[in-house]
Amino acid sequence: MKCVRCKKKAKILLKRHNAAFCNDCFLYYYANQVNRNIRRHKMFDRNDKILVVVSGGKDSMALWDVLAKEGYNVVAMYINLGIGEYSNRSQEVVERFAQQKGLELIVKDIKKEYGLDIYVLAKTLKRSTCSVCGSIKRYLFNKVAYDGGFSVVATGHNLDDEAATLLGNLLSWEEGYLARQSPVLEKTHPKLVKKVKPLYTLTERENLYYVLLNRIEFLHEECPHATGARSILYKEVLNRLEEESPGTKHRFISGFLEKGRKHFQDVAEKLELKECKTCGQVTTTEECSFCRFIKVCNQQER
Ligand code: Q46
Ligand code: ZN
Repeated sequence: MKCVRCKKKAKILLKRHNAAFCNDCFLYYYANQVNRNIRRHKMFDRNDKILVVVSGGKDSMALWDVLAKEGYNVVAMYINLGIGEYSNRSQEVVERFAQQKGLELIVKDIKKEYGLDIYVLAKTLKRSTCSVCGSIKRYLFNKVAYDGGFSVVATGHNLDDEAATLLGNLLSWEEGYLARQSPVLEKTHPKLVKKVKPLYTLTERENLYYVLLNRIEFLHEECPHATGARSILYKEVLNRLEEESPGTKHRFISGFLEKGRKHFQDVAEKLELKECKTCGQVTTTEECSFCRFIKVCNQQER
């Protein structure tokens, strides 16, 4: 097996591209893919101030590293969600990386800073831990970016994540989510910051190669609440399809973006956006869920 680019011995086979690469050429291919996604979807350029959301996992660590190396103006943000030792270990990983590479990192701790506890909230509001956690993360992504003057928020969602989310949303015909599934969510309100996913065409396996080849430390364990999540089953099903027919995940996502997504746009446009009466952030209700969460936790403490 020879590298398609330099003809030396190949180390990595990418079946869906029908291509094999040596280590150096794989890194060249990887950075190329990221830059191509950024340009193709006009995500940002070198004048933008980019907030990269990092969790300590391989995908977000790869994104942080590749954007910094490619010369983009990035600052990373880590949110400590109070998920026991998992949160503490992941915080250590991102802090070590920032220090080693001399990169800027913002750390937000929801317990220390806002008195929030996702377990208390999930129990009191009878919601799943992941749904509470997701609301908190989305709020802070936007708030920290808006307050800090960032023009864009970048997350490490990969091709496997995007294909699994799309499958889940299609199976239950979640029109609102389908309307919003895209590598770029443009600013639709002066207080909303643009959101982008530069790794949406790269697989989990490709991100893993990237961090291993660059010797980037990452947290191998998943969040304890990820186990048993529906998305894992969808990923397994998609992996099986990909094995039989390489390129399935990519065709699924790109086909949806080209041909499917436009049919759901009127659902997205109907959403009325307001400003939260307490914090001023954008919401669809009188008071945003984050402010309501703070009240719930304060009451529980009394
Ligand atoms: S939503 Fe759920 Fe994740 Fe939050 S509680 Fe863990 S698994 S971190 S992407
Ligand atoms: Zn609010």
